Amino acid sequence: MEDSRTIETATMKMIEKAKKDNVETAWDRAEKMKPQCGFGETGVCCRICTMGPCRIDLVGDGPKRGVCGADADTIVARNLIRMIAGGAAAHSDHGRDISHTLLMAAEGSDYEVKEPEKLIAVAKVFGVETEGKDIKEIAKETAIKALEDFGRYEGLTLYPYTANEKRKKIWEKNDVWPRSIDREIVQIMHQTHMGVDADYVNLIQQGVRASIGDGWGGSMIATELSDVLFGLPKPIETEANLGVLEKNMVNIVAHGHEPTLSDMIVQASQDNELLERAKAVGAEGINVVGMCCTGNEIVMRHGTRMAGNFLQQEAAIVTGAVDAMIVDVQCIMPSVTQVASCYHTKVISTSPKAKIPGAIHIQFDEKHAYEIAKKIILEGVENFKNRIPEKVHIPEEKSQAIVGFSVESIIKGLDKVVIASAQPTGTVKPLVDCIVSGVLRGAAGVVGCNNHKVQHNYGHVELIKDLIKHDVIVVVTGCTAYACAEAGLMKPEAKELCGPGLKTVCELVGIPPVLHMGSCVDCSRILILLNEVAKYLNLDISDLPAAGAAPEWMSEKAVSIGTYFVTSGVYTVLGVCPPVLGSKNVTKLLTEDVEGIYGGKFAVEPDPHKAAQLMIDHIEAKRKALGI
Ligand code: BF8
Ligand code: SF4
Repeated sequence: MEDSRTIETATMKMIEKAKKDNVETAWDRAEKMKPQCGFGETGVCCRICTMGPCRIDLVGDGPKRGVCGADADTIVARNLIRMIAGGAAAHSDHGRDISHTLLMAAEGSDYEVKEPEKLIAVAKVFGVETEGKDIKEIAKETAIKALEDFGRYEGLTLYPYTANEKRKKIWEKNDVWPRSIDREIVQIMHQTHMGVDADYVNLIQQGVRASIGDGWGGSMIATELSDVLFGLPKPIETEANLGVLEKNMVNIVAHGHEPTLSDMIVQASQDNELLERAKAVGAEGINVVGMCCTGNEIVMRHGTRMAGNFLQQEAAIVTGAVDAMIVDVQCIMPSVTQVASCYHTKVISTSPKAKIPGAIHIQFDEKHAYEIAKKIILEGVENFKNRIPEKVHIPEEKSQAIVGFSVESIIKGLDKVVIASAQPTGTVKPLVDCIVSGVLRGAAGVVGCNNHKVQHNYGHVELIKDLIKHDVIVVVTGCTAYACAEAGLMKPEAKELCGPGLKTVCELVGIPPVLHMGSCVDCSRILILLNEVAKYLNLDISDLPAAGAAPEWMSEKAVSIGTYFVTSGVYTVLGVCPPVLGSKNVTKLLTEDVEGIYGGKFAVEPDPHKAAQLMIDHIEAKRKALGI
């Protein structure tokens, strides 16, 4: 079976079924969208004021400036950093919600502090005194400090202080330390308003500031406090792909991003009252499965099976076996309700920020989280009997995977090697030893979305296979994690695809070569890991034999992620070109000049094999520079 749209057979089958059922998918709409606008694609279309829209003619002798006089450099830079603002806002608003949930846990709600030890570590970053205080008091003060980091009016954002000394100096020297997480996002909107900043370098610098506020601020706070509230991920077995839907059970797909909702859905799905009701409607039980990043959050902590990534959301409904798709925020295609209208699926929106025409809206409220979660699940349970049997087809594909690699669990796992050699435990030393000795050539973070412009999952899987073959250990988040789990790269047997060094490490430590580190806000875990290794070696992140990639990215969040990785010192290869080619200067700044400032830079390479080679070359060059 071959299909230019996806490498993944369950999805192929559902695309075929959709056609038969007269259901339109993202690929159909993408086809109708062709040819896509060249001005938009190169970033030279400006709609910032109503003297426009203006566009720059890059090839002919048409206009080289907009009505106000803005040239291609200004327009491209403004558009790009507005993407960063969108992405940083999404991640940071998520972080704020989690901080607020911690505050509610302290004040009394259905949530509780599951990891007091981690809370104390986070409290210390914020300068909260912990000695002699009870855990609720610490939780409250920490939550307030975290919330302050979003909107402080003086001083600097506190969380980036966790970075290594060399990195902090680079940010200070270049004046990009975020003053507050929200402020930098707001300033982007101001700075890009008609008639404000026209200097592309200054514009990009502001984008950098906001992105650091995302990676080392909003996203990192989201990750750290999610661990505090919902538990520290530990290695756990699961299954991935559409085959995790069950014919005889109520299927609830948790789709979106914030674990406040999905974690409670997982808990409430085991409620006796609901299980009895499920039996009464003829189901054998309630099967909660995850989709996109909220799926990553629950699989990391509960092993909840992974139904699919971004481009599988419509396919899941096309199975005809989803009784409810529960959504909160981000990456939810508005088309899900249209697809659902051809089957019996109920789409339930839960966030005041994200209502979708055709969905049932049951507003989630953290104060009554468990009761509302039950109410939402009940909608799915009651809907089970409305399945249309002749429309049900669940593909059998599902793969085994081991997930749950927080930085803490990676360090603990590696201690197995240490214990045998009687050295101190609890540090990144074993990882460093493997890298220094060359057993592992280096490490790579591969992250991001799906995009119809790349064959679904092909970019992720092919790139990663090349990396592990070259003894580069790979960490993943977001939709990349689903691609890897579905392709079998997260099971121990995947060691057979590795070079001899990585294979040995996998055998010794009992890990797969591709480590699932979580959702997209959990890209901050990758920063933390790199930072720990850099600190241990008294180096900066940019000195390490490490590289990043986003082979199939599409969202504004990915632009922010890419920018904070690059400005944290990571060489980052994109599989889809961002809309910057309309400005030679901006393109050069991002792919060349920025390296001299931050030690990392962007590259664009749609061919995953060539992209892997670029990363491997970079890793080898860094090894050489270190003399290892
Ligand atoms: O935050 S990888 S498609 S699901 S944006 Fe979205 Fe992209 Fe998937 Fe999660 Ni991340
Ligand atoms: Fe045109 Fe300038 Fe207005 Fe943009 S800001 S739409 S370039 S006039």
